[in-house]
Amino acid sequence: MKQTFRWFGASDVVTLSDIKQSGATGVVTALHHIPNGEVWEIEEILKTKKAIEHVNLEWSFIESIPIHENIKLRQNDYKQRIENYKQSLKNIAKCGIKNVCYNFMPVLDWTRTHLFWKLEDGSTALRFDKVEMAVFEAFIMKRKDVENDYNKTILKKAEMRFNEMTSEEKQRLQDGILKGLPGTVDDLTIPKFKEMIAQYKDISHADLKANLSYFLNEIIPLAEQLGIKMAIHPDDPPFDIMGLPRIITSENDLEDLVGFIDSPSNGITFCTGSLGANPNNDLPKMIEKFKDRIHFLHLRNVKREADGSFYEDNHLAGSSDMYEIVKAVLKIEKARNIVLPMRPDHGHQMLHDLKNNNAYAGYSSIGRLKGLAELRGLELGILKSNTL
Ligand code: DNO
Repeated sequence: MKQTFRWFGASDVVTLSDIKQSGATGVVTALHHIPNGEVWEIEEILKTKKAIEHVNLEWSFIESIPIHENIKLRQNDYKQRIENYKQSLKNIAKCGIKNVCYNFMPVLDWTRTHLFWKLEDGSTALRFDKVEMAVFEAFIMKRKDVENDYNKTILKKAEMRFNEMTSEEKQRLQDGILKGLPGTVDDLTIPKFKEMIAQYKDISHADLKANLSYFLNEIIPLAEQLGIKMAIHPDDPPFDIMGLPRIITSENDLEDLVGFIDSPSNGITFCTGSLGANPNNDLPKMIEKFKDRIHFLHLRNVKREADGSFYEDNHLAGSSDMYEIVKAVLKIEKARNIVLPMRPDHGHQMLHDLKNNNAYAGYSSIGRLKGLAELRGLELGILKSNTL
């Protein structure tokens, strides 16, 4: 696997030279300062590319060129937004960057209820707690029809939890959900958020899939011509939240995706954390099944709980078998004679990062470094054992 590390640009406390020391050879980043839906100009792309190459690293994957809400909704100026997207693809290709991660999650990107959840050893992890999500939806934002989406037991627990929470705790929960996680949407207020959600009122899963298919049929022929690989990121968490349809959550959804347009450019970011939160997903089997379409790997491991909650465990622990996952990846690399870019996704906040807490949630350096080191060792062990 090609070892890469995510970088959030000049404002990231984890610097390019830190990344260099992690042993990664590639960087995953985006032009985070360009508003969603605008064209990425060549000059801007080159500035970032040069900074990365200055420390002898490679810009391995763009994560992400985000998709404007009007494209997801196929409304208003969506045609112009698609033209902008195409222009961005032409521009990155001119700069020699040909790998693009994106997602098609409505309104929110990845969502957690806890950004710094304390583990027994004193480090902190990201967590999605079903009851706290219900607290937010039912009692903080007071979403209409919320009782259709949670069972009575969860709603009862949520009510009790809400009544026990201090105002700081309520604010922490709201901020964690609405203050745009790294690399995602802008910070939102509750009224703005409600307004954005309302736009999806009449959009079913099938409608959103149709809009994704439309978008892909617009851009994939161009991407193919330019030699660009598009790699969709699965929805995280892999189930509906806030009454919004989530459409890339399972093997069936990925089958639909690859069927929307048959092209090697229409590919997948195989995120073992997002897909791993759905207990029905057999990750090694899915890697084998979508072997020709997986262009990028996010490796991490979630520990699932009975009610649908999960937290992010160590990369080699958690509910998914990372040994079988990496083995499946190495098999497809061998079969396709390629090296797939991989990044250790998220990490615990630990050691010095606990004192110097300025990194983006999930993206402090030491936890990811630990994840990368473990994954690197796992890969080496599998390769040396000749079991592929
Ligand atoms: C979370 C990330 C996602 C991802 C986007 C891709 O840590 O994996 O935010 O970057 O969904 O578009």
